[in-house]
Amino acid sequence: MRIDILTLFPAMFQGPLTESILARAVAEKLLDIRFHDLRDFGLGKYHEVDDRPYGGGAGMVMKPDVLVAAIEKISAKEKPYVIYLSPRGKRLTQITAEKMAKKHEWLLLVCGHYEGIDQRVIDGGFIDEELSIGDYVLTGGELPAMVLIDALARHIPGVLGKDESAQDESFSKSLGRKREYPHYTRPEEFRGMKVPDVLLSGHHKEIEKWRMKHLG
Ligand code: 4FL
Repeated sequence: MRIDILTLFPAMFQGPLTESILARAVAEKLLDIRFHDLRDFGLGKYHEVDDRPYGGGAGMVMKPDVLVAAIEKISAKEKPYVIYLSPRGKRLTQITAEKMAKKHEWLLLVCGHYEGIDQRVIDGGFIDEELSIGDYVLTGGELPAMVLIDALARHIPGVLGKDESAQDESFSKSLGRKREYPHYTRPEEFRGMKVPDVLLSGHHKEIEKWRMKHLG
């Protein structure tokens, strides 16, 4: 899967994408992530990317001409599916992440800042989908974009190990959403707390029953 990211802060993505499972997915070319610095598309002497809101009020609004120039440059030859991370968007779930990973080979993630982007970028058809990761306001769309990439990557064949992806699939199918049971590892007793006997029993049927009963 290819994911292009349009952001004022490409450096924010160093860390999540350079460690662990996502780093391996990138190294193995299962994930092709490309950054586009929105500042490069800024207008005027100061490369301005935002301006004051019509109607007044606090904060700044990201300029439509700058955003659309960037989106059009990235989409010049072929069209990615364009997602704007926004608290006004449709909520990301385990199901929507799974569907999105299966449906789209190329995404463009638009990360907003300040008070948001000029509505005409959305109304003009330059955004295919507005997506929220939850009902809270952050300082920008970068962290939501990273959450989305992580949730999507788990559904790209080869990113997870065999056992992990099979388990993931059965969860999503049977329960309609990702749920987890409690996990334990050694030692058998920690600060007076014991691992539930059934997990030490080797009875796979009973272990499965216990886990299903204790899903979060
Ligand atoms: C985006 C919050 C997606 C939740 C500020 C700018 C946001 C967000 N989901 N907050 N973008």
